[in-house]
Amino acid sequence: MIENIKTNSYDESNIQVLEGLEAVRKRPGMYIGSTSSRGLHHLVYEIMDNSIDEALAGYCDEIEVIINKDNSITNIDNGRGIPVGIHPKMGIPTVEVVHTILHAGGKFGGEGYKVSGGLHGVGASVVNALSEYLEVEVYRDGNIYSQRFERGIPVGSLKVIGKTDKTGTITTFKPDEEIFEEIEFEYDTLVARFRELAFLNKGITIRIIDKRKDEIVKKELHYEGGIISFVEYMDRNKEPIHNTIFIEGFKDGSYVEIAMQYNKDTYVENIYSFANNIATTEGGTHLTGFKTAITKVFNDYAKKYNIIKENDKKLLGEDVREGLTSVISVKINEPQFEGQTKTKLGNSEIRSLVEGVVNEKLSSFLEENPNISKQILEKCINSARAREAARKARELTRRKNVLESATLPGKLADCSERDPSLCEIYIVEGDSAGGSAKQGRDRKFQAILPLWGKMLNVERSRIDKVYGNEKLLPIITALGAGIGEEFESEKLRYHKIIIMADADVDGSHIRTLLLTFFYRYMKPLVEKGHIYIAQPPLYKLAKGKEEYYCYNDKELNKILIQKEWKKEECSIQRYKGLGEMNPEQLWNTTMNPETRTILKVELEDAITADEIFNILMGEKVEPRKEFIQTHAKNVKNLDI
Ligand code: 0RA
Repeated sequence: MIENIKTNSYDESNIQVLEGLEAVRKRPGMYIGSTSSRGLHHLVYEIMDNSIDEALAGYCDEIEVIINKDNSITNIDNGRGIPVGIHPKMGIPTVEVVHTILHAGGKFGGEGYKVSGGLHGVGASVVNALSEYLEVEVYRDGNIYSQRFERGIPVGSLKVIGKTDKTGTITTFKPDEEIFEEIEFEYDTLVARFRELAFLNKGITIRIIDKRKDEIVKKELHYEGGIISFVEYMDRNKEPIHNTIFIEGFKDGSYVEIAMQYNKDTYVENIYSFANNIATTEGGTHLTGFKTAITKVFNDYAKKYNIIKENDKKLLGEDVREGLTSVISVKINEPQFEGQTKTKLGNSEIRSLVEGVVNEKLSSFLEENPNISKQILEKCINSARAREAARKARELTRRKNVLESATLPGKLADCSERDPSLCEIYIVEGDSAGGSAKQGRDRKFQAILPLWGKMLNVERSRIDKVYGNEKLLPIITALGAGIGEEFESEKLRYHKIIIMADADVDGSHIRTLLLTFFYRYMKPLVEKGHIYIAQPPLYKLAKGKEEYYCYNDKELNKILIQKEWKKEECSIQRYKGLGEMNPEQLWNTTMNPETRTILKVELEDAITADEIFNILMGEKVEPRKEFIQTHAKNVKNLDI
């Protein structure tokens, strides 16, 4: 290792390099979040970020990402090329500094306008440290330069390997299997992020090419409309009230742009905020500024034109956000990311910038488009009325509970443990399965709630209907944390909420309906990973006294091969439903924490989740059919 370093011209900084690389390899989670699939995909975003920065600086308009056969990634851009001159401080080429010194990213290029920065802002050196190999080619000054690294350490110095009249940077890296739990890239995950980047940076072209299978898969993402296209893409299965409104403003080197559209047929709000291309899922000053401004603008307009009368109550924030799809994107010089997951924008000056711009431009829009304004306000006022109806429904529920002196639903078989972090609740479709689960459970920490009655499609209903639904109300009361704006995680009575339904079409339907309900009305449950799906076995395989439960066909075949059993000589029982298992079997296969498998529902990407629920539950039938057809094969993947 040391010998390789010696071939380079620096010596005192090599210690810094080795120490830096070692720190990254020792605690990769600190630099890229995790070594799971999520961390793996971050490597691509980190490398690509440098190309995006180059595009934002106005020097690059095409980025191509190739997934190679060996699961290495090649990132190509047509920017200026990473500088290759000797770095004044380090005494080695800047391109080598960028790849070996921690946090060297954008600071080494001179006056470059660095607005991007990846989720963790760590750049090429971290990717390099976590790669089995990384090769960089720079097209610049008429030459093609090349350098290779292995696990972060240069193997040989930067060399000229040819002539060119082009400029740009090509980086190929292979994630290190010693570091990552798996190195299989997911095409769909990459496409979702690239699409987002293409929306957020209008005019750039991002191509993805998957070369892993015999048939090459390609996609090109380019949106002239930028975030307007983004909003229209998200609303493509809805009925808009008006053309997307676009607002933008600059101040002191900061830029904000907002696209917003109201639609007729949904009641949920879909507002996505970004700072320097990073999704700010925890919100922040830009989002607060936006929300404050739209509430004020709509109230002012309604008052001015007597749409709400002097004595009427004001429209609340939730009223003016009902049925709204919006993207807020800010690009600023020194973003401060705060919050638990560092996805909350903290820069205080951004709040007043956004608020001011929206106040001014949205009020002008309303003045200039009275017909649209009228329709939007009608929707807001309806929402205020529904909110009032919901409040009454809620009070009615509370009062009823007091009268019946039973706060918990009658069918709930509660557990005896009182510490929510140790408690689980199984939400079970069907009375017979519910009965088995009640008998089979460990009553100390497992509660059972059987479901009955007619389910509501929450995607197309308002909150007052949810309170009135016989199927959902017991869930709300059993969980004890409320719903919607009033949801309070601290009051949650069980930290594991496990949906248990049959492995057939009806079971899948109820699972989707419940997931939609949790996602729309108790989102923190999904975000914090409290929701699980039980995995009952599909088969019982037995020969003589030996028996095995198998959760899918693959497992069944694996055991048959392992045991060298022939299908004819054993008994294979296929479970059609949970009801076919006796309480003991249900405990052993599906409920015993030591032997069961449960799938955690993860919110990988809120926009994709939103899309999926809207398609599954929405009113337009065609896209739903299409979705079910294309996804029927991978029903096991429950990441939403
Ligand atoms: C700083 C300065 C210059 C280029 C870059 C950074 C740059 C970095 C990367 C990383 C991937 N692709 C990139 N493209 C460009 C250029 C400075 C100059 O030419 O004067």
